Amino acid sequence: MGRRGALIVFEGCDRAGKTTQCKMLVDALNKRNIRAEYMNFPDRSTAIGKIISDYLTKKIELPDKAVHLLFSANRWELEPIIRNKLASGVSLIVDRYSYSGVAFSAAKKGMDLKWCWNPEIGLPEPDAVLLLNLKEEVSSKRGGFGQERYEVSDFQRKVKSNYISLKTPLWQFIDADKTVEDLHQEILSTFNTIYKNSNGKPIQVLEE
Ligand code: 2DT
Repeated sequence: MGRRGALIVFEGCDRAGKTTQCKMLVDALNKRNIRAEYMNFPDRSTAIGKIISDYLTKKIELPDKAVHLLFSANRWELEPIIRNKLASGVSLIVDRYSYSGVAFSAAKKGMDLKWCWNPEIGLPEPDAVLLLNLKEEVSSKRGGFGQERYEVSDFQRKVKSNYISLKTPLWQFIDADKTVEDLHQEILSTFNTIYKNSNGKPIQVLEE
C-alpha cells in the first residue's frame, strides 16, 4: 500500500485567486506524477448543490439556517468520495470547505459561530488550510463583484473577521498580493512541506 493523499483546503474572500491557484497546483502536481484532483464547495452538480446554486443566484429564497445545513449536507454527500480518494493516494485540493460554510453563514444576523460549526463536526479534517489573504485596497482593484448573493463589501468584511476567529494551528496565511506565478511557486513549496508531513498520519476529523 502506498501513502494516502493529502487534503489541502484553500480559503479566503472573493477575488483572492483561490480557484486559479487550486487548478494551477493540481496541474503542477500531476506533471510531477503526484496524483491530485480539484474539488470545490459548494459542488453545484449534485442534487443538493443545485438548490444551493439556485439560492446563490437568487432564484429562490431560503431561511438562513436551512441553507446553512444544505451547504454542510453538500460536504457530507461527498464525504465518502473524499475518504476513498485520499485512501487511494489521491491528494485533494479543495476550493472552500467548512470554514467558508461557517464564516459566511455566521456573517448573517442571528447566526453564531458555534451553531454553524456543529454540522461540520466529523468531516475529514484537512492537513492544512491555506488562507489567501488580500487587503481590501488590493482586492477592490481586482474588478467588481459579480451578481451573486454575498458579493458585497460589507458582508465580505464580516466574513474575513469570522475566518480569523476560526483560525487553528492548521491555518497558514498566504499574502495573495503578488503575481499569479509567484503565488503559485509559494503555494507549491508550501504543498511539498504539507505533503511530506502528512505521510503516515491518519486523517483526523473536525472536532467541536
Ligand atoms: P464560490 O463563489 O466559491 O462558488 O462560492 N459558501 C460556500 C457558503 O456560504 N457556505 C459554504 O459552505 C461554502 C462552501 C461562499 C459561492 C458562495 O458560497 C459561499 C461564496
